[in-house]
Amino acid sequence: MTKSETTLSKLLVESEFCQECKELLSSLPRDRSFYAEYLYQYQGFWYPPNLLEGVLYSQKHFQARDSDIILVSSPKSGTTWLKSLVFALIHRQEFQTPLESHPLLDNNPHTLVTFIEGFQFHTQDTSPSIFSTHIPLGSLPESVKDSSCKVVYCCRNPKDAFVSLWHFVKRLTLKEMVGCTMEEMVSGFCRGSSVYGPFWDHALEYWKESRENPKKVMFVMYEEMREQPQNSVMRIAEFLGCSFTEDEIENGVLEDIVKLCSLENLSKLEVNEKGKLVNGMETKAFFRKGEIGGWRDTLTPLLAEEIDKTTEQKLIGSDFRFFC
Ligand code: PAP
Repeated sequence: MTKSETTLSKLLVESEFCQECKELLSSLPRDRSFYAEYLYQYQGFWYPPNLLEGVLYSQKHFQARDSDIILVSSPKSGTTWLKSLVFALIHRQEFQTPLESHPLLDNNPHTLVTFIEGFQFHTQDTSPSIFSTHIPLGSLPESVKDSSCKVVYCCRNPKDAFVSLWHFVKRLTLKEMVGCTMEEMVSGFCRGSSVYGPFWDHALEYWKESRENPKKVMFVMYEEMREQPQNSVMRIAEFLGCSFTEDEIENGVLEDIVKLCSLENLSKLEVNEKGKLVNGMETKAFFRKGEIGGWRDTLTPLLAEEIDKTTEQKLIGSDFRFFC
């Protein structure tokens, strides 16, 4: 077993739990999974044990401030990209164009934006602080709901998000994955038993909230960002209260941020090609093709249909539509 396998297995399966967490785990419904030996259902969503521990810890201890920005997504829906874009746009006065020296050139976006479930959130003292999470709406720490912090949710179409997760998990060569076929993984995804699943409920809850509370939650689509990145970044900046000025746009500030954060640019940087996160994950695993409709290379028509049918059922009664 390689070092990264050991670290990941340790991270995903054997992490030390607090007593409270152990007791809770033993009382929760569980399901076999492709990601860790078991996923556990907590407040309607499914987690591997270590991430559930992070959710519980954040529910107890995370204190959002009014100025904070929380980036939310289901796994593989554009997290890395959103982190880099929001970091670059919030810090655009400090790191001006031309962007020859910028933290994003030497740091993976995941190390610049704190992951709420990662137990590290007390260390930030700058304002506004940018955090990220995959926690579903109903399980967010109370302070996120009670404060005036802003939430940006990034959504991706379920087939591309699934395929991205499939490649990610395969690339990390988790020993727990051995023997898991794609059919089994699609079946788990469709019955909701997937990391932070059900995928559809996750998106629908945030979408509804963004409709009811548009000053608090902004809903963006990965595909729209792909098609019109400048437009999306302008809208995000406006939502966060730091709109681009005409001068900035004329001087290419917006354009430079989009270029800096592009998949093409970030994926070629040494830190993203050869780096590792503190948990041992290789940074290159976060960058692949970034295609819209790339699922066609990986999913058989039958498996695609299985996901489509679930999507159809989940959207009954809603006017929300995924990009496809
Ligand atoms: P995470 O939830 O584990 O952080 P996340 O960043 O949401 O992962 O998803 C990774 C996907 O975003 C990959 O998609 P793919 O597998 O279909 O290729 C990855 O290629 C894509 N991605 C990463 N960085 C960028 C970027 N800068 N621009 C566009 N897409 C990106």
